[in-house]
Amino acid sequence: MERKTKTLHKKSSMETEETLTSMDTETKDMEKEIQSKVRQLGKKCNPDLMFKNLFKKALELGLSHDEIASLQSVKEIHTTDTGSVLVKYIKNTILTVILAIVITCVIYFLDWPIKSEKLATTWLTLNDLDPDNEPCLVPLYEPLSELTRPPLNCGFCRNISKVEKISNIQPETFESLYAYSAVPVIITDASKNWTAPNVFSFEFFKSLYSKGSPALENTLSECQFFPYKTNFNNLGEVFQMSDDRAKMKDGSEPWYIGWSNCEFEAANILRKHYQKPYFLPRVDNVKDPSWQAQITGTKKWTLEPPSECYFECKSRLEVTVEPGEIIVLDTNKWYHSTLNVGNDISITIGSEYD
Ligand SMILES: O=C(O)CCC(=O)C(=O)O
Repeated sequence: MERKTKTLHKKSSMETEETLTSMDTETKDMEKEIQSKVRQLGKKCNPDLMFKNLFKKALELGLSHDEIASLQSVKEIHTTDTGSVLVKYIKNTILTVILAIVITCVIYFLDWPIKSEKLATTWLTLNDLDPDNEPCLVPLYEPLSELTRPPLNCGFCRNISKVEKISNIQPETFESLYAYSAVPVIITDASKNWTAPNVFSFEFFKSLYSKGSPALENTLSECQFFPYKTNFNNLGEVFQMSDDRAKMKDGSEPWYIGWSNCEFEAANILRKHYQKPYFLPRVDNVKDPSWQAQITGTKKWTLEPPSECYFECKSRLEVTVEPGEIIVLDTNKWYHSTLNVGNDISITIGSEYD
């Protein structure tokens, strides 16, 4: 109450100096009180709330806003706070800018994670693996890969109503019409002189690989094995099946396998019985289109264009490949299924163009 009276009293100009001196002492007392209260309660309560209460109390005791603002402790809080907030703000901004620069450099120079090809190639090379022949690092669920693949240009199937069977075609003509156009075709006279139909059989292939061969155990990445819905894990298991099953005798479980030869010696033996088809152009390595020669048996192929071409292309083509014929097909563009027809075991050999 005393203080209140004196503050009001200040209005008299004669008393100004004395009042200010007295205010100085009071301000210091108040400051001490604030500091000791802050110390006492500091850890127990919310400092914000505590300060508000002290501020309210100071007003009730007669201090004006200006007087409170001129308290040394309030000035310190104010200075420290603004300063630290500003420093923090500058630090965060610098860190954000550095992080943005690092991320941009990583994406720009390594193409990662948008395109991790360089990173994966480096990693595989450092681990002594061949980047071109390694399977995907993460297996891609097929319907997902179908949804995420880029759409195809439907020009390759637009004018096709059937799969033509042709013969006696010059490599230049084959090159301009079929080699890279993805137009499927069957060449009927390309394996005329091959000895493969007389030699290739289940027993022949069984004797082709010696015990412990990587081809039998699938131990090298080049030794690819495709069991097509049959329960074999490798070629070694295939060659252990019973004679009856191997010959597909009535009542035995059907089987359907494919493999990629990975043995130099076996390749030399195989090549004695077939040659590179005469119509193929001279190319070094074309990955997508491939040829498949029907050595024995008969196979029906059903081809469908990709879904984006359903309204522009014929929705389904069917063709039967007879023994001695060769089908040329881009299996990366055409969806395809095959069915062995007739009673003979179907044996085929094929390759990409190289
Ligand atoms: O030879 C077969 O029956 C199927 C071949 C196949 O699906 C392929 O080569 O993509």
